[in-house]
Amino acid sequence: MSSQNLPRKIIHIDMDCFYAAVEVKDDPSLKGLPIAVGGTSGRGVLTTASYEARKFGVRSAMPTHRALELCKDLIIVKPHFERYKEESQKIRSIFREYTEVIQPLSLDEAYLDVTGLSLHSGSATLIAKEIKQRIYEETQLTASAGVAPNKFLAKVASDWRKPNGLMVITPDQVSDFVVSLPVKKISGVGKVMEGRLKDLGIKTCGDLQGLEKEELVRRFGKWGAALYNYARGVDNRPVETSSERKSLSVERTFFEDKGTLSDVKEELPKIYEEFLKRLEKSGVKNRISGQFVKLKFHDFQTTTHEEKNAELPSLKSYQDLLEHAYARGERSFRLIGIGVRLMSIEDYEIRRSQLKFEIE
Ligand code: TTP
Ligand code: MG
Repeated sequence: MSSQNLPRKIIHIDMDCFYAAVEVKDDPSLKGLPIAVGGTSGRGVLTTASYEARKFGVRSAMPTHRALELCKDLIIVKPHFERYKEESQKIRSIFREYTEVIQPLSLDEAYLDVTGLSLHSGSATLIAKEIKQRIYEETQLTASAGVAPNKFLAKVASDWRKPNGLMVITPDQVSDFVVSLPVKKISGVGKVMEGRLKDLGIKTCGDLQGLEKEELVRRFGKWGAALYNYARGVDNRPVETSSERKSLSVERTFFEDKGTLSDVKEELPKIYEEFLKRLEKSGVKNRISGQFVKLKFHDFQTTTHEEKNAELPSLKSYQDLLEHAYARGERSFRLIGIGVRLMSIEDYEIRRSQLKFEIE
């Protein structure tokens, strides 16, 4: 039987107060206490807080001094990013025991598409339960899971009964569920959007259903069309497993097999401009970890010269790399490529969090 028209089974897993939970695991004396992970100095910011601390209103991205006003006994722990990555890798390998169709969103969060699995007679609920158990056995950390026919609802569901929750929205329940769902639960609807919708008298997805698609598109562009669907519990986005990009480059071939160093030097500014355009469009600019020049000589030998550098490379830096690469062959060539290496999304995430702490 074809499974094409059957509802999909999507699981969204999100670890509970992830960084804080890892810190408590590593120092059990913190168990049950209000703790937060972040910078301790005056200008410090929190990455997250334990559920005990959240009772006082302490939240992610809150300045440390503000959190201490809300909860004077709050214990602030400095982050240990490498540890979070280790635990994240354990969780990912558990996911891979179940399916290949995994889309990680961050260190502690992922979508899994379990449509068509035969385990537990195909019950996504039981599969999610088992994954939660496996995570706990392997890491002693708790996760919350949401099970639904699409990504939008699975994510809403995993957040519904946090911490250590499991919430299922079956296809039959979707239309009733969304009627009372506040629009702010739609991921992508932030404070500003929530305010704009409120001005139109819209608080829930049920209210949102009253607006015509054309009107939503007119007001919110492409995003309006997505809102129209979300309001009805519809989301056709696939769980995207696409392997992540590791480099980005622009290449130019010299058709007559006789590119000389001066030919390329002349061409380089144009190639560089094209490279900048591609980089801008790609959305990976933040993940640059190095830069390289590649030359293919007329005899098809290839050489690459590269340097580690997290900055956006300048034209000058490519000129220098080119000279080095050329010096290795000193003969005419067929192709030149310039580009950047990219760090993994996880390393980028860790780097971004680390940068916040370096200012202290
Ligand atoms: P989240 O999953 O958003 O939060 P959480 O796991 O701490 O709590 P919850 O139980 O609500 O899921 O983020 C995962 C980790 O990412 C979090 O532990 C710390 C980090 N993080 C930041 O560094 N800054 C931020 O602003 C947020 C939201 C998270
Ligand atoms: Mg989390």
